Amino acid sequence: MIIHDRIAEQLPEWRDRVATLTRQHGKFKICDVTVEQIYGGIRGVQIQVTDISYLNPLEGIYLRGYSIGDVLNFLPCEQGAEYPLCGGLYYLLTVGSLPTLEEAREVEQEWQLRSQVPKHVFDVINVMPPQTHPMTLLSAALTALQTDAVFPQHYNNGNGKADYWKYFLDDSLTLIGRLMTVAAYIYNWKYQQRKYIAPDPALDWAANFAHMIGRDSKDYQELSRLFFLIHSDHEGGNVSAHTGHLVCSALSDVYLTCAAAMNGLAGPLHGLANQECLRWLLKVYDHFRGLPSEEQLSEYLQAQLDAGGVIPGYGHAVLRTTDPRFTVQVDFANKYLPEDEIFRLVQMVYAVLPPLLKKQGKVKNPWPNVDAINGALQHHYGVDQFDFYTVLFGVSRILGITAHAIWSRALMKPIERPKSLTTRMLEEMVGLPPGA
Ligand code: CMX
Repeated sequence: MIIHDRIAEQLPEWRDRVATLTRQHGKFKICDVTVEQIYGGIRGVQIQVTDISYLNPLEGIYLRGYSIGDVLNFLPCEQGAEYPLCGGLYYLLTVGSLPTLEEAREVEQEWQLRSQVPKHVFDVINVMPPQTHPMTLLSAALTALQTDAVFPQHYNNGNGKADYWKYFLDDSLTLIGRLMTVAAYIYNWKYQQRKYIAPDPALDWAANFAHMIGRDSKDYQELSRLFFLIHSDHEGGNVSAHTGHLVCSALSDVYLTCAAAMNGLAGPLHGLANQECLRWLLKVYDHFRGLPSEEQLSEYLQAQLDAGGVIPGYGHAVLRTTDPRFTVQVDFANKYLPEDEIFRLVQMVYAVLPPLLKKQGKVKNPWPNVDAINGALQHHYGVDQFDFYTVLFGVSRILGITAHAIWSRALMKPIERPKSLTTRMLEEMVGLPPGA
């Protein structure tokens, strides 16, 4: 398989680079850690290395050195499509360079060959109560898919760790090949009376999701490609990527790694936030029984901030600018749904809210993040079940999580084991008496 060969070609050089850094510069100090950082979610502490992506606070995410705009411009598209193939993105994330159209298609074909989901995975979903959150179903389905993992067999056979990455790649391709059917099954099971639509082998991975949930318009296929491309990775320190990395370091295979990462993504401060954004936008729209004037919106938002409210879709732990993933979705909406009133409300909030947040002076980033518009686009195409949005996010993020996992094994990273201290130890270090 093409990804396998391309990684294998690069590995001697990569392993050499890491060996040189650790052998010759192993004691070089990167940063100090403060008490504030320990209690503040280890924010900003530089404790990881990944070459899959890097988040520049002032410019947004770079995937293998390419900005979101470059990713959309330079990755190959199928004839007649506006947005690139996700197979091409996966080649970029895993191999590190831009693929040709043929190479992108080869990845897509590989996913398709592996796409048959074992029956017991559907059975696991079927026995859950109907009110189960879709992220719980996704997590359970990923764990159920693990029965087909090849890595544990190779590990038990005593195969050398220099080759583990090959089995992680193999498992990743199978997992991703099956992921769309699982995600669509969850959607149909929850919201469309359990109907089943088989994948269409003529469609690419992203467009197939659109097809399997009964949205066959070209426009929604384009939105699916765009959505799954731009949410795929956001460097290594966010909760889902960090969780995935930690679990994978114990040599848990990619299924277990991705299930753990999805459990992190399901938290309301991380991926689940996107379901809140549309809920909030619709609440504002209902409040005004339509679009408000800018003055009305400004007063409404100010009152919400004065009452200590948090406006969904604004702020970010690392970014200090408008998220470029927000901007490219605005571009999509301007082309495909310019008159949609919820999209117009998104634009009004973007015009009105940042100055208010700046004036309030609390939030470090007064600009919109990716979630400020995601839901509005899905809503336009009738995918208005808020609690499903994190599954969409998760499907895309698994492209990044598995790429990290493959390279962690390729570079033979060890099990993670940071050290914890006690409160008393910290008090002693800073010269405080016990319980001062
Ligand atoms: N509206 C109002 N106040 C906000 C705010 C917002 N959107 N975002 C942050 N603040 C407030 C915080 O509540 C905090 O107030 P206190 O000091 O009273 O506790 C203050 O501003 C400082 O927060 P911060 O350091 O700027 O933000 P954090 O790094 O702590 O949190 C985030 C980042 C995203 C959790 C936060 O901005 C937030 O809750 N935003 C809304 C939810 C959201 O859009 N989440 C999506 C995140 C996207 C992603 O994970 O990729």
